[in-house]
Amino acid sequence: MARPMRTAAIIPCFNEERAVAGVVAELRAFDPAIVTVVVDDGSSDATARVARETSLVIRLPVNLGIGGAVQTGIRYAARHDFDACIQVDGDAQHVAGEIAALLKVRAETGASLVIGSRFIGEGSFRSTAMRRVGIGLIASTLATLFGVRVTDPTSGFRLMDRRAIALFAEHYPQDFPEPVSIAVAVEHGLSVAEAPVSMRERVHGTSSLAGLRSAAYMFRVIGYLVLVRLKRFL
Ligand SMILES: Nc1nc2c(ncn2[C@@H]2O[C@H](COP(=O)(O)OP(=O)(O)OP(=O)(O)O)[C@@H](O)[C@H]2O)c(=O)[nH]1
Ligand SMILES: [Mg+2]
Repeated sequence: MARPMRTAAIIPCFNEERAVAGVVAELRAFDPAIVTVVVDDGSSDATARVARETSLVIRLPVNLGIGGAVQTGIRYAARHDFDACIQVDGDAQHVAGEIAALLKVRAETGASLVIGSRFIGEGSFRSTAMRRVGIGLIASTLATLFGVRVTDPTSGFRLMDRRAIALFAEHYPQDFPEPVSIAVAVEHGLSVAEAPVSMRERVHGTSSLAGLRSAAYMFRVIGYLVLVRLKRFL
């Protein structure tokens, strides 16, 4: 008999002491068999202590940023032979029950990377106008340079299969990891698909991308994607 699929939920956290317990509990409620891996990215608050009460915790000694935090979790999943990884933000913006939508698209398309998109389907919270324009331009850049069509390239709610886990354990961008990892996946022949999800507004803590910083972020991501594309010719 085939063994059941083993899934790890990778939860990058930077100062999420007020949200992380709820995120873990919600994931467990969705699937009691899921292994939650909280990656505490050098938080200065009680994130690790709170998370340890209900979850496996990997505590990074310094703040690596979201790319390093997620890759640490992916390496854990690779080393422990998980079949799939779900990346979920530690700020409770993602809805654990919607992992079902990611799994459905994975089953239908066989894609190695399934991105939860708030821009397809019936989502309620769609972020600010400035961010939406930025996200649209990043999506156009990915389509033009890499031929991949996605609507929500900065989404941090994603499913990775074994192939994606193996690739990202070795090659995961540290700068702008969500959009750039889509390009990395395509460059390595992996297929990418999207599933409709909703996203809650952040309740606790502070956003890393407010106001004008989101415009600067967009230009930097696009520049970075051009560099990734040019590497083909180096
Ligand atoms: N800001 C930040 N977040 C990190 C870092 N390392 C891990 N994270 C986690 O990465 C996740 C995503 O970060 P957010 O700041 O929420 O980014 P976002 O969801 O794109 O932005 P918002 O919509 O404003 O919440 C959260 O769970 C953070 O706790 C880091 O160095 N800085
Ligand atoms: Mg967030």
